[in-house]
Amino acid sequence: ATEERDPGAGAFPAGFVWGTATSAYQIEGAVDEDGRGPSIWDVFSRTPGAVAAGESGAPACDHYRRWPEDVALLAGLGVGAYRLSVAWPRVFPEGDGRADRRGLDFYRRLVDALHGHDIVPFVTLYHWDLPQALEERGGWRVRDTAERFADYAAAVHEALDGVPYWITLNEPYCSSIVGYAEGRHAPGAREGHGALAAAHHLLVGHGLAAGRLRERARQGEQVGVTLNMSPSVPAGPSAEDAAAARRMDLMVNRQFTEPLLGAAYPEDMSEVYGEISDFSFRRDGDLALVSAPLDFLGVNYYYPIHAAAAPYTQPDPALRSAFDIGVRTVAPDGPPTSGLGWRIEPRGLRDTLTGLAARHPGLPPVFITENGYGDRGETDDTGRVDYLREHLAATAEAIAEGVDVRGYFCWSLLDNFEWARGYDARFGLVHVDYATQARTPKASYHWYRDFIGGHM
Ligand code: GBH
Repeated sequence: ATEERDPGAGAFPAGFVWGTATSAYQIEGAVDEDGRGPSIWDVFSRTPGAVAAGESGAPACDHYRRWPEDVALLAGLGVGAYRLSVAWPRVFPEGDGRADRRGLDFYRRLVDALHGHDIVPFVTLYHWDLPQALEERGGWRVRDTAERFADYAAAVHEALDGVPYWITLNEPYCSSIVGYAEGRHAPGAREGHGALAAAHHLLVGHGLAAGRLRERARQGEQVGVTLNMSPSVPAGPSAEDAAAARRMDLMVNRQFTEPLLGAAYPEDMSEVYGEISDFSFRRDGDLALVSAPLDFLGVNYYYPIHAAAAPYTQPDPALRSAFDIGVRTVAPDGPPTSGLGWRIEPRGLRDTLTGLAARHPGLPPVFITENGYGDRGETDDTGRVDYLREHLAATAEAIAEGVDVRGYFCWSLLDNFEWARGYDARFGLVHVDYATQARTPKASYHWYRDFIGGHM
């Protein structure tokens, strides 16, 4: 029933932030420009079979050169905020050592241009583009990477004035489990212990970076982290499916929310992963660091997961990837799917928000830092308009139920490099013709502009 309602003007509190989001590797291109070093995605993209059609972020949207046009598109959209990410390998081509001013200057110009249109920058420090030099020293498997991340965060903070919102990490689940256990994202590893170490060191990196940002924070600056949240629903009525859904919920959601918001790892962590890892990478004091209060939590929501029990694909736990937890995801009958086959269940967004507030009484204010719809690129994108309208209605419901949601960022401003799916999957409000780099606002761009205009 919520699906048909357009949330009314009173549904969002005064000052609610309307925005859209991108990330560096997905839009910038110019991978060899101004001294940028290679990231794990440059290297992973060259691995045969890693990315659809052998694509990479090398061309992307050429945003590194065309950013003035993209800022004009943001201004035309009427957003009050823009979430962008900084490419670590532009700032530290080798991961550490000497910062390259040219990389920092690019983001300085961009932030200044946003201010020129009264658009508030939300800056993500890590959206998956680890410098390859650090991967060669162990990547997120080793604690040193967390420390280098904190140094990088401090360097960016020093260089960029006028950024009121800092997001340390985007989706540590993807960086650790999808990258180091499932192997579908860079660096393409399929590990057990290493992937769980990566998940832990990402959280430690968040804690160290957040500490450095706070120590130097200018008046009113806010520090948060973005998690991808997918409610995990049992596929069938059996106790086995219920247990599988709970394991999936641990892997995707709780191993990140509980240390960050509750200062403890979930109780069932050892039961689910115990044979895979001895957790020897944990140190005293880590949880205190990780759970330092957040000024806000970023939530990315796309769809819920329907989980069924399944046999392990690798019976020997010593050889098992951390992704191999006896769960298979299934497509339920009923809910419609997006142009990419992703299930459309707006209620999952409301449940995510109300569930977070119920489980974590001290929950900080929440920003929905990503939500969006993927298809093959039609500019008369009614599917995207419906998706956005329904998810905004679900957001309004969570707000009505008392969840402190402060803003919403549509993913994404532009069609862009959709990771392992290459350029075929498109999430933009603006169509990009990669042959000419022509930008064409889609129906959803005009719809979102009007929606924002009616909810200021
Ligand atoms: C977000 O991840 C990312 O932050 C953003 O960069 C990305 O562009 C956006 O989603 C859209 O995907 O390939 O169909 O098997 C969200 C978490 C994890 C969701 C990987 C998609 C792969 C589904 N994503 N998952 S599929």
